[in-house]
Amino acid sequence: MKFANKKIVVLGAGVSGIAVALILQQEGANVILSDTRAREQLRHDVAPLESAGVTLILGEQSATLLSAVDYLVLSPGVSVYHPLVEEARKRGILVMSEIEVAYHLCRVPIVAITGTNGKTTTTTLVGEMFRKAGIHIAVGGNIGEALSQEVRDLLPGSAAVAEISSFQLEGAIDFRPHIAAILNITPDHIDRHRTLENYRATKEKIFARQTPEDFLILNYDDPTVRSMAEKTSSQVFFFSRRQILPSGIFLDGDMLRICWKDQDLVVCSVADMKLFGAHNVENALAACAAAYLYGIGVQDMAAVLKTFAGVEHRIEPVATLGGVTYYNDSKATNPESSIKALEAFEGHIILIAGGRDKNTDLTEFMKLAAEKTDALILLGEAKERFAEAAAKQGVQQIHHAADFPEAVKLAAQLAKPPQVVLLSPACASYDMFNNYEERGRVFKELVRSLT
Ligand code: UMA
Repeated sequence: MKFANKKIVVLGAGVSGIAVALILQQEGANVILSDTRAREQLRHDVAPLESAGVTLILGEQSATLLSAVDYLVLSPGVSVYHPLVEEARKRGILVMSEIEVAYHLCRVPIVAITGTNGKTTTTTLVGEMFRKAGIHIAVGGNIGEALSQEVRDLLPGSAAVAEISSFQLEGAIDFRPHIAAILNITPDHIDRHRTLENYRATKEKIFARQTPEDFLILNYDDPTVRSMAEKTSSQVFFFSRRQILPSGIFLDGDMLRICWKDQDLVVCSVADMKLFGAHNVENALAACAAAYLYGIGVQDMAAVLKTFAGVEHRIEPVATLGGVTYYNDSKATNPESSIKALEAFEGHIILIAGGRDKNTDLTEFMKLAAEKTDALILLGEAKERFAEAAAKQGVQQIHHAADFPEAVKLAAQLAKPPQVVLLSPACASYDMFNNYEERGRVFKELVRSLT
């Protein structure tokens, strides 16, 4: 796909939009960057874009933006149900996501990881394994940096490791990772994709353009993901935490073992891993699969697994005060992710949850909360519905907090060893914060200020 001399509108002036607008302008396109926010509300500096020749149009995103336009590029936060997308398609304008632009600018193989949960940890692990093996890489995508920016200057011999969300896949056209992984699929982002079926179909776009030269890593233990093996023309490499597989990577007792063609290799044992929790064993299996398929040795995989302690905001230990450890799991923006966090502890949890409600089913989450928590502190827009669901499943101690300072103060008053305090909201953060990172940082500051 050629970008030079095209007139391109980019919707959304966040991390992705700003990066891709500048790159496209530098590639010789004539770029308009549009955002509904006023200049003073934009979270990023747009002055360098204007100096580079990008036209900034702020305010209403109406059809006048599309006059004589060739391509419409969507930031991940802009849905394909946006009225301008329909209008663009009617006019024959090619609509694509930022990762599609990244794909066309990238000259090296892409390793792309998607799934409802575990993406960031797995992507980070893969990146670390590649680095350990001495391969020059860039890591980007949903993990925080625009993929287009990260891949642009990669030279042959390097690789791109990308965390890919369903939002980014919506506008994928030719996007073809050499190695793709789908970790799991549970209901999430239904407000955006409208149905679970649409959400699943969007995730499948990660392998839609793959060929028999490419690899697709699938979770054998997730029936929805396992069944995708029938829909791809790429080579399927399964991972399983629950079963010994004839081919793929799996847990054999306590050992992470790879069987593929005539090779039979052991990476390390679960006890050797610094990460804890069953979900992290799955993330480690998927990461080793990607590293193995790229040709990385098991020694390098094991070295990373023995030292890597986890990513920020994912069951991140913050401090131990009076024998009680506080964990920041702000990245848990859906019940499934919070279930993984609850499962990682023996019990005795003082759980802080709530935020912007995604109207997800809470039955399993609250069943486990009844089993594992000694107290549940709820806050944010979701607190009433969460309280109702918790009471229904038999959670005994339910507290309400007006805001984060009150929630942390209450947790500190309640918690006594061997209890732990866990922030795992099972909700989006947008009712109180700009994003989950800010929520996690605020939580950590509040915990540290308890000392
Ligand atoms: N905007 C419009 N019109 C609209 C909607 C939004 O102009 O109709 C504007 C907003 O006013 C705002 C800008 O778009 O100024 C925000 O763009 P964005 O929401 O696409 O956010 P970015 O800053 O570009 O960050 C995006 C991802 N955000 C989302 O998917 C919501 C980041 O993932 C990603 O790290 C970043 O690109 C770099 O690739 C974050 C995320 O929350 C972590 N992802 C979701 C998740 O993990 O659950 C999918």
